[in-house]
Amino acid sequence: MAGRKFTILGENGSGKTCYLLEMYYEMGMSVAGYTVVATDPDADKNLTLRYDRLKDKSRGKGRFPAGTEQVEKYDFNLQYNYKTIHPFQWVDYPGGFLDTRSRDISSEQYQEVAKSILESEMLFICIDGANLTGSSTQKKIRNVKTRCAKHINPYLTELRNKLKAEDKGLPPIGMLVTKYDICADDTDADEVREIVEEAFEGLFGGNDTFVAIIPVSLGDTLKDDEYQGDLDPLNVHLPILMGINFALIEQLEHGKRLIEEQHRDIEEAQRMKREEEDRFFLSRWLFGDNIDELNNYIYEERKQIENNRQVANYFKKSLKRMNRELAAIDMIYVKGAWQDKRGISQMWAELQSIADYNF
Ligand SMILES: Nc1nc2c(ncn2[C@@H]2O[C@H](COP(=O)(O)OP(=O)(O)OP(=O)(O)O)[C@@H](O)[C@H]2O)c(=O)[nH]1
Ligand SMILES: [Mg+2]
Repeated sequence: MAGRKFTILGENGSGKTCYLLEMYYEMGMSVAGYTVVATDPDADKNLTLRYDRLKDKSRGKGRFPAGTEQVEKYDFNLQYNYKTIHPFQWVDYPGGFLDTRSRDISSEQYQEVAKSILESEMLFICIDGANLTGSSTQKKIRNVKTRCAKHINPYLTELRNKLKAEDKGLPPIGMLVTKYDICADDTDADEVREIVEEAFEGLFGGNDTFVAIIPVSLGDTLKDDEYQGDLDPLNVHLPILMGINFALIEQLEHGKRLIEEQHRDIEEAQRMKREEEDRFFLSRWLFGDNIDELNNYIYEERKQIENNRQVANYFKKSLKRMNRELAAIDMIYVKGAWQDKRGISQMWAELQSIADYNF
């Protein structure tokens, strides 16, 4: 199973930490039955205090978190109806770590980023909306290329090569157009698409990638009066829900394999038991213990299957509940190809078909 990590990448100041704070707040209130809670009460307190500051309009620019200086990892529990179903780690980097100018493959920083990317169930890449202002598409493409894609593409290429060696494809990728409030008037969905395709060319060439583009923002009027505007988040829950969706699908597939394996083990034990029973007729006192052991084994395995089935059915229910929310994501590439509305719903149906499996 993948490393249960979500890694968020993006240039300095592109809004990664603000996204985390807002996401944690939103998901703390529960969305579609899902809640995210930090496992460590101190981390919960830290995130909540920083969110309170972010909410404090009177501070103006001073409401925002300081630039991240070192890797910050947060252990979260994902809950469905307040029952933990999936622990995961959120990894927040200083944007400067990715800078190709300071790229030193032997450095600890580099190793750390590369490792975390490799272990991620889902990657989030932030494209700063500030790169998408004005009217020139070429200029926007250039901004995204030079400030963002150029630094991230080498990691993606390396990741792809490593995974290919293991016969695996890239994890799903969420491209977050952060601070969408800044560029919403200048850049519509079609243009965003063109810019992303140009800047992250390598991502779309292959046929192994799932990429969803999601505009996010802390609030439409946030920057009014020197950043004294309200928090009124746009789509902040969607990237994390999508990540959860993939995590659940993987868990269910794992559960299916496990239960099938357990059924095979029981069949094998029953076959052995029949053999023992035949022998038992011949010499009762010699083989009786083996039969008891096999009976116990079968009993325990059945209990475990029942347990796993219950968990799987709970996951199934939670996965189905997610569909309505995910329908709001309308910019998706599957296997490198752009999908229209029909393609998207077909894709979710296929991906989620595991939820129809009779566990
Ligand atoms: N208009 C607007 N500004 C935002 C939004 N989110 C973040 N910002 C601004 O972007 C700045 C940087 O945000 P951070 O979240 O600290 O960026 P980061 O990617 O974590 O930066 P590093 O930690 O330095 O890599 C903030 O101080 C805000 O001024 C948003 O949704 N809208
Ligand atoms: Mg940060």
